Amino acid sequence: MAALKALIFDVDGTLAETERDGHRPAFNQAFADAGLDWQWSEERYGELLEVSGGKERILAFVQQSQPNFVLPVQFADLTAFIKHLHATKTTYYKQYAAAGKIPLRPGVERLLNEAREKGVRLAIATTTTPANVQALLENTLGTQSLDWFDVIAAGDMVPQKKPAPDIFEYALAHLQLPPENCLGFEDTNNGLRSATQTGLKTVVTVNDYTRQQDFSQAALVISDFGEPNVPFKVISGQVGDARYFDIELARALCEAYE
Ligand code: XBP
Repeated sequence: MAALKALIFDVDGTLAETERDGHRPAFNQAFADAGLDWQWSEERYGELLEVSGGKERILAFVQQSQPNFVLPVQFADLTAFIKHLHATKTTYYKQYAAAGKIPLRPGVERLLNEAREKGVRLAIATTTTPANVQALLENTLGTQSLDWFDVIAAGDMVPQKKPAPDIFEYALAHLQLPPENCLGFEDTNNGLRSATQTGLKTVVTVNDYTRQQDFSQAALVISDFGEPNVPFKVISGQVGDARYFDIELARALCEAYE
């Protein structure tokens, strides 16, 4: 039986509902600043979320639906223009986080603190830009919270983005732990595939953008981590008589590792 030694968290959609409340409005603000009439509705953004990575998502959007796009003269090429748009978007995202517009999902703060109390290590494996992770954590859990995580694997730190396993492999390598001693947390099929390819047993917390996706490879699928007075809903998997996700349940899932 494998002892639980670390929890590895995705960020967007898992720690917080960042896509709908943070990234999407930030993209739209950056497009407006650049004089573009591009506006991503909640629905359109849901479709574009198939593509991991903000820069990659803008490129996919241009290729899919902007055949008449004309590159502004001051940019050498489309890549340079997308980089500029994405940097502006990141600035807005950080402002939204600083304004408290991106709260953590239910149970996240409680679970992180319980893990720290019980000596379970913490790590992050996300596609988003490192500055966004910092802004989210600092403005929800405080500046010190960055030190809670032994590893923050993010963005372009790895060559390939989810569903490739690179970012979880990076996190495991820097934790110096085998997957059987860890538990992954994700909210998307792309993320689940990224995590499970490394051998990580993975828990999925669904959200409005992802609840219809395929999570058949997940160890457990729940509505969110829940709280003692606001229980989670179990969508698939075994939780015994647990009413919210805690370290005891994490240990049980990890020890059941095949
Ligand atoms: C989700 C992503 C990210 C964000 C946008 O990341 O695909 O690209 O949507 O962030 P996660 P950037 O792995 O945490 O689910 O614009 O910084 O890429």
